[in-house]
Amino acid sequence: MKIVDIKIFVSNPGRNFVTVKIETDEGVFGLGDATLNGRELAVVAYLEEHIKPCLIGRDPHKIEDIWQYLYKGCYWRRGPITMTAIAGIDMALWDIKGKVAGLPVYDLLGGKSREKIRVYGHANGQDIDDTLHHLDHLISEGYNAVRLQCAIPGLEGTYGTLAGKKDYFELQSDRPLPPEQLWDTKAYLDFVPELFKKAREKYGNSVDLLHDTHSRLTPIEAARLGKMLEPYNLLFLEDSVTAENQTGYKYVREHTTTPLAVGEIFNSIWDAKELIENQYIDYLRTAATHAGGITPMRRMADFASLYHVRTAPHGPPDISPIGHAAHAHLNSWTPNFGIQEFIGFGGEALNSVFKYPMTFEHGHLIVNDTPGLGVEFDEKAAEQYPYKRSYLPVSRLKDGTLWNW
Ligand code: GCO
Ligand code: MG
Repeated sequence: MKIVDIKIFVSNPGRNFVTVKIETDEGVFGLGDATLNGRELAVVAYLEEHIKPCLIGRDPHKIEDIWQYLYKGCYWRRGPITMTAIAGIDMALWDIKGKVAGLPVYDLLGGKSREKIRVYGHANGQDIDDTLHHLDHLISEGYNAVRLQCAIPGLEGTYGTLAGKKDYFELQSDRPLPPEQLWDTKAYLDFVPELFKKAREKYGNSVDLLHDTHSRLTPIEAARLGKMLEPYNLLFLEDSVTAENQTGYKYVREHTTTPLAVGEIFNSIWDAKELIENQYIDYLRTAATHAGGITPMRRMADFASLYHVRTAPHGPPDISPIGHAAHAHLNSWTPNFGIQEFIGFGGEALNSVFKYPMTFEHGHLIVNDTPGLGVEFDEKAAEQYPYKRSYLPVSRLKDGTLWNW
């Protein structure tokens, strides 16, 4: 079998997605997700100009060799653009292998370790009542793990919320330039414990609660937050600090028993090596789409399992249904799987372009047994939703200092 063509599609059925299609001389094709929010076309150029010419004529069954070739062979290792491009190729190759074998990817990985995949949803609100109202709604839909984010009094919006926008989720369309938001660590730390206190008063321990700090604290501030949240028994506190300096997590870890999660912007195991082997974290949130695909995710899961770290792959709407399907297959296999972030199947436009191979039932995803990754992609429908340049917001402190968004 030979690779005869690689096509790259960029569509915006609600937000931008980069889809890789690898075609073979036997008519079988594979699909991969290479979406990097806000930098999509850089990945497209990498794939078109630098990867595609090297893969035409190769045997698509040699997934490992192709992965090593793209990783080691370009000399310049790692980085989000490179690893997202490699991810798109790697997923498409697993999709091909599954289709040829007549097996779903989870079976190629070693088979199912579980029948259903536990997920957590998002309740974002303008104030505590609004957030708890969203939580009610999710519980009624069957979720039993929910991430709570709430606007901070005195700030116009913060991660996960924006004043006056009810269903805000980092909306990115119609943004010629990145929007700016204010950040105030003191206001945040003074307010957040109250959100979780009220949630526990209302629901007791009947639901698992989570929270994302989006990398805005220093280690000692994060340690204090973790301590303040201990009475409310979080499933995890996510991205409390940035992790370029992995030792930062040591200081958070040493001061709190609140479980810690990090990893959505990691693009290789090297970003997490110290965090894992020192057991500074409890959950690794790395995504297949941004870390080189299924091949390295499997290795990361095995490495993490040696240190009691469980996986909790990043599941935002800026990963395409193909990336979500890759997670569903990985999560079905991963022995040390923890939980999957999941915020629904998207709107009408998205569903006209992509068909997911999984269903949602009582707070869990169930992946079907279609060979390969199981996603259908409608190229004609995708053409109706052209790419739109768009950005994530940036944060500033009140005095104008640029901060982590
Ligand atoms: C999450 C995230 C995301 C990111 C987004 C950036 O926990 O789901 O933090 O929402 O902000 O994926 O592109
Ligand atoms: Mg996050």
